[in-house]
Amino acid sequence: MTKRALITGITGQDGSYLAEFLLSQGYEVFGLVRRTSTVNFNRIEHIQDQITLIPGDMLDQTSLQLALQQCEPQEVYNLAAQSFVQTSWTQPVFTGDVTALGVTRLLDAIRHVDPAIRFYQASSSEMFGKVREVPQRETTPFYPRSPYGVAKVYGHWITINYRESYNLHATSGILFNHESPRRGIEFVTRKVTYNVAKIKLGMADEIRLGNLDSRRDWGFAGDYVRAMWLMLQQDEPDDYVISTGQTHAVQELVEVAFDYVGLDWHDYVKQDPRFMRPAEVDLLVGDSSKAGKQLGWEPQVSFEELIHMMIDADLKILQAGERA
Ligand code: NAP
Ligand code: G4F
Repeated sequence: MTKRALITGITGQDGSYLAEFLLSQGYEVFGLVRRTSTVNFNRIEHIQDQITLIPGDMLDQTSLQLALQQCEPQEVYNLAAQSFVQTSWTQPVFTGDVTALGVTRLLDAIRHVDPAIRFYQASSSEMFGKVREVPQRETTPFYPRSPYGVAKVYGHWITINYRESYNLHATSGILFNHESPRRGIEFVTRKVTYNVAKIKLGMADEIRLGNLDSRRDWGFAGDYVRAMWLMLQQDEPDDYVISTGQTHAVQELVEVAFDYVGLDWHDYVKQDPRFMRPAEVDLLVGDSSKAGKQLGWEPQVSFEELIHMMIDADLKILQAGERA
């Protein structure tokens, strides 16, 4: 029997890779999309004829219930969120409504429509914030440093609460930063690769960045969506850290990117207080040995390969005069 999956956030970076992956596994794929005045399906337009889009919004309980009734999924992947950390300080209430309470709305809709549905929650390494332990693992206490991180802690615990209260197959994947050529242009990796490509092509002459000292555990989004699927194939729901185990400073990201195109970053990078955060997460590095043992999951793409892949893609986009 063909399995059906519903993905919230299908128009985002991870949603688009997950949809491709589930199609390759033979799934019938449904995606929840919110109404916008301008269509933003550029990440999924290449697979649009193979998936079914359902209108709905994480802010609207009825629409979530209707979506579940329409597609009758066996699996739901909740990737929808206001996911940009910096914006969460200027839109903290909205971030909480979508990224935290949205999880409860969806879990409650599942409970009422079909409690046998398996649920994946997109939790985040941002929950570790001011880290209590290095490396961070499933048992490391949380200390979020942004309204986004706080909202994700809520989403994580409500997932566990619905698992324990209603016996739902509800799983939380604590994913460390993952990037790709489809990463939003506002996130630091893509901001760097896109602007390095522009500089290389003579279309820009500087990049303005914030904190160069913070460290992240960056992996490839294509590897990480496979882990989401593996989690929902387990007999029992659980929580898993997904990471590479390697950490790099933003400055190293800048160095790798400029080195790749044969330029010296000192000539182009300017620090700009507008991109500094009210509270920073200084160091993230994950221990995903539980996922290695129980899911058989390992990352396939190294940090350098990832940055090179993103620059190559951005050079192509710019040379073709396409949208970022
Ligand atoms: P993304 O590119 O920002 O995608 C977010 C998605 O959520 C978009 O499809 C967006 O739709 C949708 N969305 C936002 N508000 C919505 C609402 N009110 N109703 C319905 N849909 C809504 O994020 P991503 O990088 O793919 O990340 C996917 C998930 O993983 C997010 O929950 C993120 O917080 C979490 N996460 C990401 C990372 C990472 O490094 N990428 C790490 C850990 C956790 P529009 O296209 O209409 O805006
Ligand atoms: O790329 P970022 O904006 O990602 P951040 O804040 O780590 O969050 C991402 O990863 C989380 C997982 O840990 C996800 F949950 C979340 O949804 C998102 O996908 O910033 C990375 C680092 C930060 O320390 C930031 O201060 O880069 C630093 N940075 C320095 N200059 C900058 C810039 N970040 C951005 N976005 N823009 C800059 O100009």
